[in-house]
Amino acid sequence: MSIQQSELILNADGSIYHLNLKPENIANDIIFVGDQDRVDKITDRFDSIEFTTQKREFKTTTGVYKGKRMSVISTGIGPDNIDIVLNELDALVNIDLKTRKPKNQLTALNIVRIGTSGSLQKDIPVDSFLMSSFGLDLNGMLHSYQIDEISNPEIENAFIEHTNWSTKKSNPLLVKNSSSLEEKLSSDKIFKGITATAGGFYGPQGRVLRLALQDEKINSKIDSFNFNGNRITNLEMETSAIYGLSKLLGHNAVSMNAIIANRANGTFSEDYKKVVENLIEYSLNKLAE
Ligand code: R1P
Repeated sequence: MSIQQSELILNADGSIYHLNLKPENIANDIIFVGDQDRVDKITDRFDSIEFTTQKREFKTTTGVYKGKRMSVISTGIGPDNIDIVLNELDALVNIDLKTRKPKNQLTALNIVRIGTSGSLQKDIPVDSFLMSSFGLDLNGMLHSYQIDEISNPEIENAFIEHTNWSTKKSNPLLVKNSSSLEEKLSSDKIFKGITATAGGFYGPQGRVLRLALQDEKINSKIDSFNFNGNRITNLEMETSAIYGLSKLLGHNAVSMNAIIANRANGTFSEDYKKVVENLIEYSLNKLAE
């Protein structure tokens, strides 16, 4: 059965609805950034550019860096946007857009998120790099899918117990990164740990401005969690959604975080743009090797 027009929406030129892309516009190696202005910061380093487009916050540029074809896509902020980006990218490679049927031969994309994040641990300072070994989903977007096969109940249950996680909130879900991309982007320069992914920037990450939190101790509970040496190192808003949908769809994903804030000691990077630039350079070169 072919997928109906209302479910897989294409623009008049045949490109996919939100990303504005056709299958030939994207490379197999893809870098995600949040901010659309960060796309050029990466592709300015490319040897050549073959394509660029933008619709809303989704800007894509494809080109070649040190002989490797890559696409850079801005996802905007949050797991809801990741649902759009991952499903539409997967459709571009794994659904025949003419017949509207899934292909028999599936393609696995390599996806590297280069983003910013706040550390929850005193010993992971601002201006450091951190690779997410796991994404801990605290926002619930993935619960719309069949997730049993990617879940890690033992550690999820330990987290629920440790934090006395409210049953009114979605169940936390822990998803692993891609081992092959972890190996490719690792070095002694980077920290590793569990990245918690929240569905908002303020309350969902334990920040208080004028509203009281459902659990005012949530951040200290998160940062004191330890499961056989695995601790939650940082908080941001996309990693678990990228890891979960990539695993379910058969793609490889790793999330690289420039630590620009330290929530444990209240510090913020004096030059966060510099640490992001450095992480871009590091990740691009590792990916091109
Ligand atoms: C919030 O300011 C945004 O910054 C972080 C969060 O995940 C969220 O998207 O990442 P990026 O800098 O990659 O967007």
